[in-house]
Amino acid sequence: MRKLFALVLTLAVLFSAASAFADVKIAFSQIGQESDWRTANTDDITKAITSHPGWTFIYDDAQQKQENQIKALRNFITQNVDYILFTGVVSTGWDEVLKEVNEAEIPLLLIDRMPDCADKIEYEAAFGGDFVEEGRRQIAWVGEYLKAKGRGDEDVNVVIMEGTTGASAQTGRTEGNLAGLKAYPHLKLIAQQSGNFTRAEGQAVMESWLKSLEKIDVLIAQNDDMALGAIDAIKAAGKVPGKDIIIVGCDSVKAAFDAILAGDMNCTVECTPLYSKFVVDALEKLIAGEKLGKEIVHPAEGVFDTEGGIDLGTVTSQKAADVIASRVY
Ligand code: GZL
Repeated sequence: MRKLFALVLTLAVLFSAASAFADVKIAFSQIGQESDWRTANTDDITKAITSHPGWTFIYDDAQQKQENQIKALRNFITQNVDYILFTGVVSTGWDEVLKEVNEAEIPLLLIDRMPDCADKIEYEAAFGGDFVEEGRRQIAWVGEYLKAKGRGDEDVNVVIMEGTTGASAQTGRTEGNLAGLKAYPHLKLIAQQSGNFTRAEGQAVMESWLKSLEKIDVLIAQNDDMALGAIDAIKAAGKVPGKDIIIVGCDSVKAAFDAILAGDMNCTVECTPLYSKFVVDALEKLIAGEKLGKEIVHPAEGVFDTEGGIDLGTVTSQKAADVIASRVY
């Protein structure tokens, strides 16, 4: 009997000790799987959190639907998670639900795309790309490339394929695209349309442009997946991508490097999806009771093209063939 009592007591003590160190529940409301960038972003964060001792990961894929993200955030509140990671598919329509997160006193980390209501809600830190500079770089690369080829005074027709309408990555890159065009008067913008950051919609938009527009000389695609879809459409129309139409993407995913090496694409502007270092560092600090610096924007990174050596002021392009072996995503 004494042995049984001792066993029960031991188990009770062990249980209470374990519950005192119960896992930290970290929830992530992710947009979807619309692009290689998004997949790399999800994989990087998921791997880092699920392999961290003492952390439990709760993940929701919203399939690019705002209503699904709102539902997910409310579920996280019901589950009384300890921390929430959030990137919104668009920038508007989050005020109410993010205020509910604040009222539930669940610390919020904003990653990738910023909600417009950021200045009206509480959040611990924000981490995302310099989308305006990325957009400027796309245009500057075209302007400098044409100059280097002796075509700087030639009027060329430019089309801009935008990301998901209303996403901060789209609004930022469009702002940068339009600002960039001011420095290159021979680049004539003849069309702007959203391809929603997906390859399929990028192909469809390019198909319609090839039918409706007189002549396209340059495609600025606000992510590589749309550029790859456009390449499919250009080939199907019997034209030569990378030659008949200069193609500049954004993200610098592996498939873009492959397209550049194949001669189908000319340039990609990097925007890293590898957020795990920031996320783990921020969560560890918060769990330890430290405060974080609010805005942590990761600076625009590299620019990669066929030949390298194009000077964009803040960066000089690198030859894709020289770096492809070292690429992580
Ligand atoms: C950028 C990110 C964008 C990528 C796209 O930080 O929000 O969303 O450029 C992705 O590929 O779909």
